[in-house]
Amino acid sequence: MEDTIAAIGTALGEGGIGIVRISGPESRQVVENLFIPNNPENWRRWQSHRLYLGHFCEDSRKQKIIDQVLVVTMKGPHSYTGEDMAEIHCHGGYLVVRAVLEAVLSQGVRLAQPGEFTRRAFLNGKLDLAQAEATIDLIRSKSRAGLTAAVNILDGKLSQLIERCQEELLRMIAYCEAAIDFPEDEIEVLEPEEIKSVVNHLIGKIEKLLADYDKGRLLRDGVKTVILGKPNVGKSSLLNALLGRERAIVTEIPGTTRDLIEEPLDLGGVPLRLIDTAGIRPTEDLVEKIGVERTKAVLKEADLALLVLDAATGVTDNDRLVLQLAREAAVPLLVVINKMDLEPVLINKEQLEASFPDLTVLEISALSGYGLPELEEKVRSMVGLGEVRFDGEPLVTRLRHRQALLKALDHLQQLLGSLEAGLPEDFLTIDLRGAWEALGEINGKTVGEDVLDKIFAEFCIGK
Ligand SMILES: Nc1nc2c(ncn2[C@@H]2O[C@H](COP(=O)(O)OP(=O)(O)OP(=O)(O)O)[C@@H](O)[C@H]2O)c(=O)[nH]1
Ligand SMILES: [Mg+2]
Repeated sequence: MEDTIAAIGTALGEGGIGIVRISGPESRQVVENLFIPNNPENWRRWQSHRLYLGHFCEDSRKQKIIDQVLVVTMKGPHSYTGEDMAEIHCHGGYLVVRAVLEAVLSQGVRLAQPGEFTRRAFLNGKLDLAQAEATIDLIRSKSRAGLTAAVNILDGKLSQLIERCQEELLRMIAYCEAAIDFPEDEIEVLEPEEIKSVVNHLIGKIEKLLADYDKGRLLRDGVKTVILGKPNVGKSSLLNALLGRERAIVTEIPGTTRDLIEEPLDLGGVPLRLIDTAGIRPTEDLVEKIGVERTKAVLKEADLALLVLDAATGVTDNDRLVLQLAREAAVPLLVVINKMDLEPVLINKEQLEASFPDLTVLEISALSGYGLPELEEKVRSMVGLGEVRFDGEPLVTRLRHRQALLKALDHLQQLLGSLEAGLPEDFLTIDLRGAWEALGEINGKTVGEDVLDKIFAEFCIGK
């Protein structure tokens, strides 16, 4: 029997309400011990999943009241964790919520570990591992599209697909094993051709999931977009303009930005992680040197680089140096000519594209906002998430899932090889089982405690 756990379920800080949640066999008793209902008659005829108004007390003597609260208790298995649960909805002040939690803990309840509610939900079969992971992705999502991807998985779209694949595999395993165990009997057998067609079908499904992984990853983690350029071209101004607020310091002094500045931005549903960098130039200044090194390092992990040029200076040797760095990093590149509001303009899109035919160039002014809508549109289309539509197909967003899918794919391809070579059934079952187990890592059917520990450690306490 599990013990009873409790934690604050809402974010800490001031808010309209704060919620302390409890899960485990003692949930209802704990509330009973600390709660004074406004309507004792109703409370006596208690019903699951019903809110009751009253006061919450420091201890079971019920002399000192902490707050006016709403309580709800939920009878398992019809609860998030599948166990008996309770929630105390109090006012959302930092001290109030803590006091309610402390009162609950004083009743012999243990403080929950990060993700422990969801872990119990998983262990009680309320959701599978992919869905548990999706809950944390949902909480953390930084864009509407990322949110939709997480909700799709939480709804079980990925789980159902994996489940169906596993059922197919089990069916084939059963046939192969029957053929091994009762070779003499007149049992129904699967023809190699039939196995082959089922396996090919499964391979197709897995390959489709894998093909969309990059899209899924970008939606989950955000598109790492580095703003790059020589000093003073307006990188920080561009960051601020895109964010719509003065995040980075802007001055007319070259070398203003010395460190990386990273901010999330929801660009019409596409999550960006915008990174402003120190202007690149040959320098002897130690701090600036470190900044330039950091710019180079972050460029290596970038999904996209915005190379900023200054219309008023034209293309200088320093710009060529930056361009070379970007090319070495082999990161998708978009060139923007900034300060198009200034006179005289020494370079424009046409000239630049004529001398560098491989570059995509846009003209903007971070100061006036000219060209920014076009820039946003271009970024979205370059990222390939321009119109993220969900046709109900799940998007794989986690590296863990991708690795499991690759493993399953490998087994299925081996299996095709064995079929071609006419190898006997026991060879086939090895790979059928291997594929089944690999897929089980996604929904959690075949993962060990250590993997679970790692996954749930990512969660916040109270989820
Ligand atoms: N006229 C005009 N001035 C701009 C524009 N964008 C930036 N500036 C000016 O250019 C100067 C440098 O801008 P920053 O945004 O600090 O440039 P930076 O590239 O971040 O510079 P470092 O951090 O030093 O590398 C400031 O004086 C800005 O006001 C623009 O579109 N038009
Ligand atoms: Mg700057």
